[in-house]
Amino acid sequence: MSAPVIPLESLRVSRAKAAPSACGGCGPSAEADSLPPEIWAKVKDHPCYAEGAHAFFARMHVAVAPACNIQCNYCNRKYDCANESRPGVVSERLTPEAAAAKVVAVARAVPELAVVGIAGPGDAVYDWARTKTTFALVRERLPELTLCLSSNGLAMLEHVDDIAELGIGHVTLTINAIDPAIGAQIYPWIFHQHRRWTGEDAARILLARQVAALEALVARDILVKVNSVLIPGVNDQHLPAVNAFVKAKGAFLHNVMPLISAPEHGTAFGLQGVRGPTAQELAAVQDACGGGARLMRHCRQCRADAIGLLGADRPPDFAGEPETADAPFDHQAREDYRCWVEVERADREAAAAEAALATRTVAAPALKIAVCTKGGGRVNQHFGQATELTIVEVDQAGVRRVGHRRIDNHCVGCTGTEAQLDAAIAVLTDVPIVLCAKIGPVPRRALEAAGLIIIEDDTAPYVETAAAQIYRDHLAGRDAATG
Ligand code: CLF
Ligand code: SF4
Repeated sequence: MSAPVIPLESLRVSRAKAAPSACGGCGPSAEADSLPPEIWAKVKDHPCYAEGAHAFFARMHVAVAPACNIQCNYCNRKYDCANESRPGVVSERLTPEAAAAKVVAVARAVPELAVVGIAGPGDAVYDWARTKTTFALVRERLPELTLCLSSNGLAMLEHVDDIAELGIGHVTLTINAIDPAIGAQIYPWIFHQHRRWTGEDAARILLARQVAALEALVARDILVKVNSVLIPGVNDQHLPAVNAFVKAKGAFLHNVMPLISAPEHGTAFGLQGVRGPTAQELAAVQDACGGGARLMRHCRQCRADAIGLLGADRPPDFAGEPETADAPFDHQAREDYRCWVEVERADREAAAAEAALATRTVAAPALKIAVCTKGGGRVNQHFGQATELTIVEVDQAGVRRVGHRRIDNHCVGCTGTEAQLDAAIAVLTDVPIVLCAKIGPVPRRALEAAGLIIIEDDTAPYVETAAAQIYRDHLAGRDAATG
């Protein structure tokens, strides 16, 4: 374990239950304050475009467009589009009509549903007829839902007017390189104007088309998120330049996502032994991108048929034909949920504002905390039930969410296996504290033996509140220790 940034012993001295009082300057209101009101209105309920929204609002993907016009070295066509989705996953393929019926069925059961996206399995824009029909049907049935589209961008330019007319306000383009020599290492070929292109010619054409699409979308006030797959040894050093470039072209958000690579995925990179980055390497590249386009750090690399809150998918609940597709739709539950979210957000913002003042007076180095949360922006999950940990950083500037780390769900009587716990410990080498609602004795012992500090809080405080309280406790403990 690397050296912690603060004397950890001081935290053991003063840990108290987190009181509902503290949060830094990076809570939900800080995110809203950083954007013009008209842009905040477009993103505040989008779980990917607003970090604060992902605790409250769900997205749903429908897999309707399986064809693709390029080859990425991290993709195996048997599976979903790895530009937006987790590799090695096969999603349920739907017709546009079945997809729209499923959206209605999900919206009926999931009041959190705010966004419908098409993100693979192939390129959603290359197969434009199916994508367009699907979005038109969804728009007709549930006009309040936000429509979202993800693409490699090669065939996008011809469809930007359609995209604007359909009211698709959020588009993701995957841009992995702005240097054709690097692009050629990622894309063995593209299919464009009825022929196959390879090498740097292919990368050059792809980039030119992506940039033209990006500019055309921005000109129509469509918010563009750029995804970049971080491929160690290929584009890791290059991504800060990509970040600055896409910002200059008007991208709203940049999502640097880790390559997920394994030989069993059957991808070129997987078979060549190109590995994915560690959590720490990903964080370092994201940090190096500071100053350019806004960074998304909460991406979960969803399935192409994902349903639910980010990190809490529910596709098995909705597999197969929806039984209630033609039943009357009750909008009240969805409206009630949004009212509840407004109250909850206001409450969280009030706590954040109150705590920001207190945090600013703490003269201690930055502190990273791994938090177990299952939504709502609260510490409300047992360690043994967590499949991922939210990483926050606290300093005098407040509480910031800086990423998440996947861990295995090892809750079998809160025992866990040694290998699973080792994997969890490995992703926390730069994070000294775990904050959870509860933890079993076996994982507690293992994590503590690795030097981690475990803090339990079963009062479901806001993440920011609890994190800021721990930071303040650190100061109190340090002062007590030094007399
Ligand atoms: Fe889907 Fe993508 Fe729209 Fe979100 S996902 S099409 S922008 S609604 Fe989000 Fe999932 Fe990451 Fe994509 S967490 S993989 S960024
Ligand atoms: Fe695969 Fe998506 Fe790349 Fe097409 S664009 S090759 S589906 S990762």
